[in-house]
Amino acid sequence: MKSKKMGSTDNPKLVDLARNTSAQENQFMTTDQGVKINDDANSLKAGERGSTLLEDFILREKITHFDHERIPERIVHARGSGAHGYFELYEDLSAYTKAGFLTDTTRQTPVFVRFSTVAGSKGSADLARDIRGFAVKFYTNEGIFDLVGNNTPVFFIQDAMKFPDVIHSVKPEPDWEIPQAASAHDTFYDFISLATETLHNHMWAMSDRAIPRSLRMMEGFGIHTFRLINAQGKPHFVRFHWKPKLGIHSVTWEEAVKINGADPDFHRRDLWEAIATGNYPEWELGLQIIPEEDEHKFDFDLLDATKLIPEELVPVKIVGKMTLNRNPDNFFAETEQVAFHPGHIVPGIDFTNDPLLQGRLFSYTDTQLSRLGSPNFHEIPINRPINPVHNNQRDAHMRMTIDKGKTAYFPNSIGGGCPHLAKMAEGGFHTYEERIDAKKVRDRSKSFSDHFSQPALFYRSLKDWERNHLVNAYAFELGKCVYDTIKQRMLWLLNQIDKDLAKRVATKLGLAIPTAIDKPINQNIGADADPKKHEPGKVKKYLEKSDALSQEHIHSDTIATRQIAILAADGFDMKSYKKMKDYLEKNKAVVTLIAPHGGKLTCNQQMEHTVDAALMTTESVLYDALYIPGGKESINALKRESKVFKFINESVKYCKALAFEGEAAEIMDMSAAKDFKNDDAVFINGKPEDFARAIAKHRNWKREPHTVHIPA
Ligand code: HDE
Repeated sequence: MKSKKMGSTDNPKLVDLARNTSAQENQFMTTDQGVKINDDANSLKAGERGSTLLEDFILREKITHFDHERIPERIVHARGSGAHGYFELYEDLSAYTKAGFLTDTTRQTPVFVRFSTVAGSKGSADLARDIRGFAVKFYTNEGIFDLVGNNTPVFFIQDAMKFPDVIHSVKPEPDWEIPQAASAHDTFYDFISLATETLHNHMWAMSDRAIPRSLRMMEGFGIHTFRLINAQGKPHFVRFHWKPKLGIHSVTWEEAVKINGADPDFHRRDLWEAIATGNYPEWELGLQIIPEEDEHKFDFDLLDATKLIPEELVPVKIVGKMTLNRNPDNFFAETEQVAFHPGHIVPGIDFTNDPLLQGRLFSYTDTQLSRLGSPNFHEIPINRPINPVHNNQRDAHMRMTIDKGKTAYFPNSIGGGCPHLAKMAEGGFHTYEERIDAKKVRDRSKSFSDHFSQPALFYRSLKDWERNHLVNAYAFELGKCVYDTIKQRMLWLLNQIDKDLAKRVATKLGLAIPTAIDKPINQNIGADADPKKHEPGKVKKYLEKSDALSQEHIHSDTIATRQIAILAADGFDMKSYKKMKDYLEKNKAVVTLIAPHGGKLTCNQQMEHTVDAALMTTESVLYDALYIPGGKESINALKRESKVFKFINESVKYCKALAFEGEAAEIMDMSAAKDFKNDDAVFINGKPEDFARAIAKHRNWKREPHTVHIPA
């Protein structure tokens, strides 16, 4: 394996993008036609106070361009954040695939990743309760491979035919365009309570997975079963996983709501700053590989995108690592114009008949035509492969390539038969020859009809604190619905999944669980299909629980990039402050000195310290932990600030690590922290390393049941 890490100068995709970058330093301002401009503030007029002249080509050009600056936002996944990086392979996988980036361990393959929320508009807030998109574009030597996944291992629906329905139901309601970036409304629950295949992914959406602490702290999944094909043409089924090196962590819903107000760009900023400061996010690529002959050995169908394959049944083989080490130069040119497509595959990878995947293969090119405006979207710098492109596709809007020669057809003799075809041995793509012997039907396989077993498995597999959050999420979302019939239908369904879950949600809603419902609940079948055939079956318990489904299953002991708030005022104790700050920063945490005022603070050793944030400009929910150094004068000043108590009380309530030094104990006694002196993550005159250990654990969820009385 290459030991040198791919950086900006040797990343072939970044070198390729550099052909189109433009820097302004020391340059004259010109029109788009290259004419130097000498007044960019005043339009051309008939006299100083006269009307503007149509002749003013500088004004016309500037305004015209401005008028057309917007392109349609993505119909789903409109809000996103992108980054460049590279993928490296740990071991040669040629037993399974001939894809170069999965067989050549000396290669580093450039990638561009775009993370996104699904439902909200481009300008919506980052901490919406939502599934996150996790789309990776690999610029391989053999062409582009896009792994267009999500941060949950399953999807809402089984067949592409239902995609417009599920999306229409979650998007703002069409009459009043409310609510923005939120699933907590009637149309969504109306739909999902009638289409029970949604229940599994929905349960993930109600879990903490849907409110991640950071895009860097979530898993990614390709969801569908794909095929790997080796050089001998032998296929294996595969599911793709991304495992974050920083562990999987979330905020609480109450925090999410506050973060959306305090910093709607919380995730975007976090990703950008981590990369800008050299704390490169990393994920390991994992594969669940299934021999073809095992296709039917599971209690669910591998082609069903609403089912995961428990890691206990098929372990995830870790095969490589992705590192994101460069921020984009221009959001629009890169993050907005990037066009992913699950149909972008390379030799060695192939599709399966998953009916959701099959529909996606149509949708993504189609959507780029309206979003990017032309079939030439592959020529946009961020989308073009790093290997050469030659074919007989020609013309259309905004064609950039100047194709030489007389021929644009194949076969030809005038052009010497070029571009010529590649044999399989030369890397020509060859579709896996799957044997098909079937009737053409508009139907769904009965093997897709188990809608309850996996949501039940998911619920059983969560830790207590995760279940509490999930119950609260259901109660919140259903509590926002207006129609009782919808809430009751949902309760009835939850009761099919898990009695405890349904009971707890029903209590919070103040409703009884119905013993029967008056509507058919599985309307996703065709009119002529036999409803009996598609009725969701009862919960099957093929696995008691799967530890991999809990967020606790990937740990990290680092505090790198964790945001630590230090509250202090003039006269703070320099010695303890410095000791803590140095330790945290040595371990790559980000320390923010917060004070009642901006500018400078003078410590008890009469030294000046720059204040990073004045109390009024920031909020505790933006930090992972809180430290208050001693110093009599400082503590007395902090006692007069109500926001200081908001910081402490929220940190206690949201189970964060807190450390108090010297006189800061007095403040602690005036706050909600006073009842938590024996808490594992609360320290009085503690050692920095113990504080750091507690921060690395993310939260002390054991505290949570004891914080209900805190009005934060
Ligand atoms: Fe997408 N999806 N999707 N989707 N999807 C889009 O393509 C679609 C599905 C996913 O950062 C759109 O370029 C259909 C599953 C991500 O640019 C659109 C179906 C999964 C992104 C589209 C699905 C995804 C998209 C909108 C059901 C996880 C953002 C803009 C058959 C495996 C990519 C665009 C980015 C984007 C259609 C289902 C993930 C309209 C029809 C399942 C991460 O083409």
